[in-house]
Amino acid sequence: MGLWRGIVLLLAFMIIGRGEGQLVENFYSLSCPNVEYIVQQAVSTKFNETVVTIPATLRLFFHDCFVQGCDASIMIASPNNDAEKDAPDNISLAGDGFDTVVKAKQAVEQACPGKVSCADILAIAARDVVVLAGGPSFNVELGRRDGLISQASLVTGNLPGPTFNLTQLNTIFAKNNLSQNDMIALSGAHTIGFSHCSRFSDRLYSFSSSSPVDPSLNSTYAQQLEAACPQNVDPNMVFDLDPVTPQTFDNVYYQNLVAGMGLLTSDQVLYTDPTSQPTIVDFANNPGDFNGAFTAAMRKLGRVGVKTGRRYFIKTEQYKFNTSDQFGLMIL
Ligand code: HEM
Ligand SMILES: *[C@@H]1O[C@H](CO)[C@@H](O)[C@H](O)[C@H]1NC(C)=O
Ligand SMILES: *[C@@H]1O[C@H](CO)[C@@H](O)[C@H](O)[C@H]1NC(C)=O
Ligand SMILES: *[C@@H]1O[C@H](CO)[C@@H](O)[C@H](O)[C@H]1NC(C)=O
Ligand SMILES: *[C@@H]1O[C@H](CO)[C@@H](O)[C@H](O)[C@H]1NC(C)=O
Ligand SMILES: *[C@@H]1O[C@H](CO)[C@@H](O)[C@H](O)[C@H]1NC(C)=O
Ligand SMILES: CC(=O)N[C@H]1CO[C@H](CO)[C@@H](O)[C@@H]1O
Repeated sequence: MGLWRGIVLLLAFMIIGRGEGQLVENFYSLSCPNVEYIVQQAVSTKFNETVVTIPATLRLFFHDCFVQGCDASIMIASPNNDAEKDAPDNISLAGDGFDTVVKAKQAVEQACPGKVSCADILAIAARDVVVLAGGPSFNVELGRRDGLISQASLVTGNLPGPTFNLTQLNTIFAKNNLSQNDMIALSGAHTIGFSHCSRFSDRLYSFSSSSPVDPSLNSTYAQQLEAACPQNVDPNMVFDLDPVTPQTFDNVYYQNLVAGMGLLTSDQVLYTDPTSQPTIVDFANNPGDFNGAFTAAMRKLGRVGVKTGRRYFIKTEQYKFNTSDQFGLMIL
């Protein structure tokens, strides 16, 4: 039985013909052929409950990939609250993103127990939420193994900050094998979701000694922001990253930047810096250029730091699934 199984797996490996370290689109074609449909249904069900699913899941994927690679280490809960998800930099990663992955994982486990990594489920879900919001679809490469390490301390310095300038953004994306063009396209994710006032209030009240308001802000927009985010506002208050079409995945984010309506410093700098301005103008005017660059960059983001290996090396049995937890998070 064991030998027969080994031969089947060896054959499967040869048929698929993928080398160690490579992600492939058809990774689960034999072990869980319906995985993408199952995840899509779970994500869609969750989206029908709350639209927050969309930005929450997309951001979760980004934060997972930038800290130790796309390995679902962000999903791991620690009894001591010192896992990746507990780092101050996780800034409000919305619980609905975690819940989306947990629900999808549960549905996949029903159909194909122990076959599919959480890292792959998160990658599929991130594509699905973009499509649900009206964005472009793309094929997701699969075959990631889940990480076994998740530490809050490993987050420090690995995520971009909202006050980053172009050089700083390029540096941190380059560390993840992503170009300036990829970085600009991925920033287009800020066409959905929101930010807490604290992440940009320096632009309204304490920009510089000569000008409390950031001069790159559209003045009408600055007034709207001041009204929504007065000084000492409730720390839970938020503002849409794309106030024009906040729930649609489109290129309006770039049109906003041209109009001085980027919410974060790291958004607006993409237009104010002459090095990146031409790309912003292009994406603002040509949705096809943005869609092409975004889907290519998402596939590249999905390769960051991945741990791969033959399918029977996926060590899902090393995780316990804690469904009584608030988010049903995995624990080691
Ligand atoms: C370029 C550097 C980036 C910086 C500095 C940045 C920073 C931020 C900040 C500060 C927030 C607001 C968080 C809050 O207050 O709750 C945010 C939200 C968000 N970010 Fe980014 N981000 C960047 C790139 C990305 C990328 C590459 C993606 C995904 C591909 C992404 C997806 C999102 C989404 C979807 C939200 C909304 C979250 C929600 O509504 O729950 N961001 N980002
Ligand atoms: C979500 O809602 C839409 C519109 O009501 C419906 O067509 C779709 O089947 C629902 N999706 C799921 C997975 O229940
Ligand atoms: C970007 O920020 C870094 C760190 O604060 C600084 O050293 C650098 O001069 C800045 N670059 C530009 C172009 O403003
Ligand atoms: C400021 O934003 C408004 C739309 O809210 C736009 O009509 C106007 O052109 C913008 N101003 C500048 C200087 O871009
Ligand atoms: C970047 O690409 C190189 C060459 O393919 C690879 O060795 C390295 O691990 C990649 N880095 C990340 C963070 O994915
Ligand atoms: C599961 O989560 C609950 C709630 O957070 C916690 O009380 C319980 O100890 C966890 N179970 C395991 C096996 O860690
Ligand atoms: C979802 C999540 O884990 N959020 C945590 C992010 O970090 C802050 C502070 O470090 C925690 O209070 C949150 O619970």
